[in-house]
Amino acid sequence: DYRAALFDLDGVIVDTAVHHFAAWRQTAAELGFSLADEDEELLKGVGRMDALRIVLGIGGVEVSEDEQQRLAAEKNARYVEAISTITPDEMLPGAREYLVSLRDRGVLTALGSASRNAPMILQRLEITDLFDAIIDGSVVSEAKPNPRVFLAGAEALGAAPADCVVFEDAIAGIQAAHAGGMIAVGIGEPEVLTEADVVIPGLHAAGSLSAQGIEFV
Ligand code: B16
Ligand code: MG
Repeated sequence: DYRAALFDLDGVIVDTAVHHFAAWRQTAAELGFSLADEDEELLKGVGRMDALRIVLGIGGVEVSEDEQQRLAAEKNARYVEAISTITPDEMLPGAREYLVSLRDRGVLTALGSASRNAPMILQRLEITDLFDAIIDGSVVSEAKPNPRVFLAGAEALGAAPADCVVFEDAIAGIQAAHAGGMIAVGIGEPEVLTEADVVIPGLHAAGSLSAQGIEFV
């Protein structure tokens, strides 16, 4: 049985991916190309500068280091503006309820997000206190699929990787969980998250996990 749950933020607890992608689309437009709908998946869970490099790669555009910093800062300003008004109502279905139920049962919880904006988003959603540890993109610089963000979460909770379950919507995040020796529950579609140990459509369906062999103490 598992004793700790590590959660990705974007795509698991709140749907901020749409805002990330809209902001990147504007970056591409500025550079004279456009992003296809399928490109969104490539950018999920990936840190800001890595995401920018992916966007530039798609457009076949090369820019200086200074220009990369400027483009990333500009994208972030657009993103922060877009999420500055999110409210607790915008949490994904079942997310708050599942976090509360885990904590009621004594399961440890941590956030493991690549986003530097994660603490601000948790505050706006009023769920900061539902996490025993918060690891975000400013704490850990190695981006998923590097396992660092989840290993740091486990460490902060005092849990071994084998005691942790990771909830992730991104391919890179599922790879990060596995690289850290953790089981990965995919949030989304089984056709996309083929490497996940189990896939559920959202945390509203987490009740089905025990029937699939994932049980918390
Ligand atoms: P920021 P997660 C990730 O959040 C997003 O999925 C990814 O699209 C984004 O590039 C990354 O955070 C960095 O975000 O620019 O706000 O620091 O899924 O790991 O919670
Ligand atoms: Mg995510």
